[in-house]
Parts: sequence; C-alpha cells; structure tokens
Amino acid sequence: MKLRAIELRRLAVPLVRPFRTSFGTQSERDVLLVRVVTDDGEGLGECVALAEPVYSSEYVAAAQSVIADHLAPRLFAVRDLSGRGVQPALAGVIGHRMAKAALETAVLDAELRGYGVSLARYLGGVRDRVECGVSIGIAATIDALVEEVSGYLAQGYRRIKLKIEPGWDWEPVTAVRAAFGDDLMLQVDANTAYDAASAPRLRRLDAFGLLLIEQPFVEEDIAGHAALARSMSTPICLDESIVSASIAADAVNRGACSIVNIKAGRVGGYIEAVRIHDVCASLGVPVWCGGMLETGVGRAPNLALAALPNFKLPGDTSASDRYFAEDITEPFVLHDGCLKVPQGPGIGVDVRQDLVEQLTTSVQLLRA
Ligand code: OSB
Ligand code: MG
Repeated sequence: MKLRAIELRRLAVPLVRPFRTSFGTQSERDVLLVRVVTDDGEGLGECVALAEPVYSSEYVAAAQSVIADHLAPRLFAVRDLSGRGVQPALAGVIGHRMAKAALETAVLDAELRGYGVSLARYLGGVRDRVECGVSIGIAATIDALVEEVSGYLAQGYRRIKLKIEPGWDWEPVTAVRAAFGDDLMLQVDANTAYDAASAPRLRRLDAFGLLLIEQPFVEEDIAGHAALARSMSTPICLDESIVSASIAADAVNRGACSIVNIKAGRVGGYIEAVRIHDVCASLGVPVWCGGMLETGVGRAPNLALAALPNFKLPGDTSASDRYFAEDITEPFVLHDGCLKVPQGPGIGVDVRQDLVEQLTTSVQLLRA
C-alpha cells in the first residue's frame, strides 16, 4: 500500500460518570482518531493517550504533534507500507508508543479490509467472545462504591477492579468483600500510588484473596516490585511498567510480576502486544487486556487481541454504556458477562459519521 494522507481528528466525548484514579479524575475523553488514506482503501485507529501526561508521559496534544511532525513523514516515505511495516519504519523515533500504535492500527485496518480478514483472525484469536470485567474509580464514599459495584454485577460483569491509593485501599476492599462475598473475582489497581514506605498497607490486602494487585510502584521500579512480590501472597500484575516484550520478559524473569496487563497503545501497537502475549505464554504468565476508556474504535481491536489464547483473565473491556451515553460506533453490549469479538474485516467496526462530526473539536489533514 502507498499512504496518501492521514486525518487527525480530535473529539470531546463526555463520560457517563467521572472516573477517579490515584492520578486524577477524567470526566470527558479527549479522543484522537487517526484515519489513513491509502491507494488501497482507508483505515482507522484510536490513540489512547489521555489529555494530560498523568498515566504515562504521553498526552493527546503531544501525540498529535509527534504524528504530524515526526511519524507521518516517515510513513509517507515508505514505498510499500503494511501494518507490520509501521513499527520498523518509526523505530528511529524514541518512545511515543501510543501515537505509533494509533498509526499502526489504522494501517492494519486498511490492509486487512483489503484482504477481507478480521484483526482477531490476523492476530491469532481463538474465541469469538471474551469475558469482561469493569474498572471502578475511587468513589466519594464507601456506600457509593458498594452501590456502584452492585450495579455492575447486576449487569453481569465477571470481575471487579477497584482503583486504590493510600487511604482508599483496605476499607473499600473490606466493604466489597463483605457485601459480595469471597467468590467475587476482585482485583485492585494502584496506578503507581505506593512506595516502600506505604507498602505495608498493600501487604494487609493479602487477607482478601485478590486476583492481583496492579502496578503498586512507579513504572521504572522493577526491583521494588520484585521485592514486594516476594513479601506478599497476592500476585503482582504490571501495567505502566510493561512497554515492550523484552521489558515484559525481564520483569517476569526478575520476579517483579506473575501476571501482565496488555494495552496495545502503551506498548506501541497490536504487533508488539502479540509479542508480549507470546513471551508471557512461554513463561507461563497469564495476561489480560487493559483499557484506556476507549470509544468503540479502540474497543474493537482490544477485543480482537483479547481473543488470543493466553488472555486468561477477564479484561477491562467493558461495554459501551459503562463509558458513554452514545458510542461513536455501533455499541458494544454485554451478553452474559462477555462482549463479542468483531468478525468483520479489519477492526470490524465503522464510525457513526454524524455523531463524530457533532463531537469533533478539530481536524488536521496531513498529505504525502
Ligand atoms: O490503569 O488501567 C488503568 C483508565 C485510564 C488509564 C489507565 C487505566 C484505566 C482503567 C480503565 O483502569 C480501563 C477501562 O475501562 O478502559
Ligand atoms: Mg492499570
């Protein structure tokens, strides 16, 4: 394929409820949609960067800027572009994985639409529906949290993830266990809010039989996570720390985690995400699919990825209505705690152009 143009479109999409984590509160999604136009058709990807650099160093305005000034020119220069060719073509630019992933997804979408092949099939998916969990923000009160969990369980979600931080950890987990019992699949996510001094708070969570504790310490602290893992019975899962397959293998080999959260955006795209899946499988480490509050454009490829065999735990792949009053694609609906893996060519979904236009805050067109 020859790349002719790239459209960068920003949308402001309100969330149905504010989402509070240890790094801040999100009430609206500042979405960057990347559309590639090739001589062989078009493709679409969603950049998962947040509006501010609070989850990782990337943020949406920087992603747009690096695409326009540094990534797009490298892709325009490729004679025969394919999805697999994106990462090598962009390797000269350090980091900016979320920006690179959005481009790779859009190019893969265009390529696979041309073949009439779904992304799930292309990546090696083995199931047509995936089990879903839900990630629940820090609530105003314990009662409000219990009510929120109760609502999601009534909808059929198969596991609950609670966001925690020092001061909101033992109490919410105690309350959720008391209300819903020990059989509930329950895990927590600290988004790096702890350090060696606050680690004793985490060790108290061993009493609750949690599935895992996600990313307690800063992303660079592999040694700290390894020491914590040795001191606790609850499995440690890494999210922010895992930015490539080689880092994943290193973290596992050093004992820093025994479960991995995979987000294609965080690792530079779906091709690298599959490498992480594969290396974790070879090391006997289960993985699950994380989320970044994506619209349907980003949710569809996440479900394709989650269809791979070593995705052994329910993901943060929740239904459209957990995030948005109206999704920009056909809505993803929970059936028996699962979402269907899109089977159409490419990412398998199309946007509702009328709604996209309504939500658009800016459009930038880049030409070869
Ligand atoms: O750490 O997994 C995280 C959302 C934004 C940024 C980071 C994270 C999250 C979530 C929500 O936990 C996942 C989702 O439902 O999309
Ligand atoms: Mg996380």
